[in-house]
Parts: sequence; C-alpha cells; structure tokens
Amino acid sequence: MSNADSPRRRFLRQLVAVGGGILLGACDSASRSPRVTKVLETGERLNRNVQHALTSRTTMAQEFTEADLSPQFRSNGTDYPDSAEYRALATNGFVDWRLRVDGVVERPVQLTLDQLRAMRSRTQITRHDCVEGWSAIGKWTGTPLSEVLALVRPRADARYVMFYCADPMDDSGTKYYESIDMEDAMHPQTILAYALNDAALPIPNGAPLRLRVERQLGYKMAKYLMHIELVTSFARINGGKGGYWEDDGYEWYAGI
Ligand SMILES: Nc1nc2c(c(=O)[nH]1)N[C@H]1C(S)=C(S)[C@@H](COP(=O)(O)O)O[C@H]1N2
Ligand SMILES: [Mo]
Repeated sequence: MSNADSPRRRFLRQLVAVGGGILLGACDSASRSPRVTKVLETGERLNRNVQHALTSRTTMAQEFTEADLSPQFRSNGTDYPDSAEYRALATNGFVDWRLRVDGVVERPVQLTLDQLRAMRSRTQITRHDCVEGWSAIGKWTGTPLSEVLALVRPRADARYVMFYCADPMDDSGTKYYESIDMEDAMHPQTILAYALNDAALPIPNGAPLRLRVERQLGYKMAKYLMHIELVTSFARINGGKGGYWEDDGYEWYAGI
C-alpha cells in the first residue's frame, strides 16, 4: 500500500534532502546564526511547495510489521522534563494529569488518560526519522487527534493545532511546543500516543502522551503533552514560527 519507493517519491526525497540537508547535525541546539536561518527559510519555501506539488497530503505513511521493529526506540531531546510540576505528575503515575483542549472551539475539554484510552484507538508501526540522521521503527497506540477534535468541535476559522509540552528548554523557561495544520490534524495516522511497543509510553519517549504525525520529521512529534490549542494563527505565539525549533530556523512543514 506504500509508494515509498516509486521514482516520484525518490525524486521528492532527493529534493527535500537538498532543502533540508543543512539541518543535519542540529536538533540539539547549535544553528543560531542569522545566515543559516536565512538559508533555512528559503529552503522551507522550496520544500513546502515541492511537497505540495508532488504528493497528496492525504497519502498514508508506510506502515511496517512487528518483524521490522527496532530492538530499542531511543530517546532524543528531553528525556525527563525538568520541572516540579512534571515530577509530581510522574511520581503519581499521571493520575492527576489532564490534557486541556481549548482555543477556537465550541466545547473546550479536559481529558484524563483513562478517558483518552476509552476513546477509539489506532495502532500503527511506523518509521521515525530525526533530522539528526537517525531512524527507528516503533509501534504506537493512541487516540486519533480527529476524535478529540470531534469532541471539542473546532470553529470554522481554526487553522492550526498547537501542542504545548511540559519540558522547559532553557533558562528563560520556554517550553517545547509545536503546531500542525488542520489537514494533518485530521489525517488518520495523526494520533495522540499513550503506548509504545504495547507498553505504557515510557517517560524518555514523552509520557504520558505524545503526538505522532507520520510523514513529518521527528521534531514535530511533541512529547509530554499538557495542552492543545486550536488557533487561527501562530504569529503571536513565542517566536511566531509555530514551534520551538521553528523559532530557531527549522522548517515548519518538515515533510519526509
Ligand atoms: N516535548 C518535546 N518533544 C520533542 C522533543 C523534545 O525535546 N521535547 N524532541 C523532538 C525530537 S528532535 C525528536 S527526534 C523526537 C524524539 O522522540 P523520542 O524521544 O521518542 O525518540 O521527539 C521530538 N519531540
Ligand atoms: Mo529530532
């Protein structure tokens, strides 16, 4: 069912590699020079246009079998959020954790982990590609984001879904955050995962809940989710680029 190896996909990947190649080796700080940022912005326009021209956004990411699972799914970035609030939640097995879902919606909600687990679930075995150059195949189970959106009923002017995380990234206290558009939010493989390889999501991989947005790079897959907000624009949120690494020059649409 995958067309991952069609000449069209290969061509696309080569083009994306040209646009995104400068990112290799980053993802854990480093690239803050204005010149690098400029190049990345140009690359992003190219990347997003090429991506749209050559692939349908509704295409499914390739799914694998149990035999393909990586022996271990490594952790990257934060492996334990450095905050008293998170430590308290983790110590209690996340029973006090709530996912707030609000913004431009008709019915804001707060969901417990049990409530999310009681909703329709989806399991998928997919390959995670980090911009630093490593990949891993894991089996993810979670609630389709479309189910949660059906619950809150986004207003017609909602354009993006923001994901706010528990982990402070620097001394200023800025926490990791990410965003996707409604098209990706409604994609069947976009899930809020609470399990990895048939076990509760481990803390290094984002417990109690993390985003899986297959067909984009690893940094889009926000871990340690606390709050989801539907917005009409992210121009006024933090650096205005829609994500922690995006504010640092990474492309917002990180298609694979
Ligand atoms: N909250 C949060 N989410 C995050 C990160 C992070 O540091 N904090 N790192 C990102 C990056 S760069 C990658 S590659 C993946 C790593 O997921 P893993 O730790 O399960 O391997 O999470 C992404 N989501
Ligand atoms: Mo990454």
